[in-house]
Amino acid sequence: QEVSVHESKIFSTKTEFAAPVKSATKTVESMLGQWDNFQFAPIRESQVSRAMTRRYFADLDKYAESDVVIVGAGSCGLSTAYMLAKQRPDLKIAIIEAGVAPGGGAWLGGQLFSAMIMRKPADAFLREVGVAYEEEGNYVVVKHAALFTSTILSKVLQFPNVKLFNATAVEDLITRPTADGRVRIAGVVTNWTLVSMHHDDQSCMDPNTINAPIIVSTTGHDGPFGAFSVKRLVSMDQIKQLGGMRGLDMNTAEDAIVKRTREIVPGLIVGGMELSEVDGANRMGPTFGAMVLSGCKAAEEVLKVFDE
Ligand code: AHZ
Repeated sequence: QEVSVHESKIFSTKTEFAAPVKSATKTVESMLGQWDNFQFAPIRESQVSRAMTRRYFADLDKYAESDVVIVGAGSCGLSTAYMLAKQRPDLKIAIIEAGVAPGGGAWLGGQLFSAMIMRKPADAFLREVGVAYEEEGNYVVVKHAALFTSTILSKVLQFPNVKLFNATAVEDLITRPTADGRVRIAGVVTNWTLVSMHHDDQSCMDPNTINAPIIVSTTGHDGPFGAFSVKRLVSMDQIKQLGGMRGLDMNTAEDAIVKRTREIVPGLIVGGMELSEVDGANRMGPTFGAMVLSGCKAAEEVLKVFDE
């Protein structure tokens, strides 16, 4: 191993870690005004690499068999993950998000505006996750959509039974034949999103897989990435055709999305705006109550499957 004499004094080639610097009692305040003598605890670059890769590969190993896979970490997928992880700490929940940044369309309220609107009774979910809002009668307003998204993300990521694989796309579904000649969904086929985007101009780059008895797909309405699973169900002849998202009608759309959140084919629950492509539901535009309550219902549907 290439370790310089100077470095070997600090880093043994046998033991991976330098003697730990005790800093647990240090406060940020105690550092202020002391920058001339400031020094970080020493590190070797390989420690950083190993600290990341060891954990990532352990997670890939652990979650290759998951209990639930949530596809898409938008407002609906994150709400599903929160409700499931809170109620069932025994379930292994993998979230697969194609983007580097989880959150989907919920970093802004609408157009490029900041405020996020939720129609009642979805204010109950804001109280559940601890996001402050302004009362406006039939609806409430969170001062910035990013406050909602960052709060729910921080809660979801702190559950020990949840792993988020971001920058990773679901590029197919794992299927099993059923006795009645249909299919049951038994997992997802994944790839780095950057690889998925280059299948056309590079030679075949085969994917990876995660097995799970139940998948929740919340990939949003049709677009460059959206409606992924339901589009795949059409090409697999499991649903006739996409219903096609209809024009905007807040009142009709939000009720419909929550009520219709369900298991579409065995093993695949669909929630959020992806559902509008199954049934041909209206869109609601910038009101997010249906997304979070669809997530709550999707979690309930998952639990029904486990309780069966
Ligand atoms: O990156 C996508 C986004 O973060 C991710 N996604 C899509 N396809 C994927 C794939 N693999 C992994 N194949 C994938 N991830 O899914 C997330 C979807 O988030 P979203 O915010 O688009 O959907 P949502 O249903 O949670 O929320 C919809 C919000 C909308 S759209 C709308 C309107 O158009 O009227 N109104 C609201 C409130």
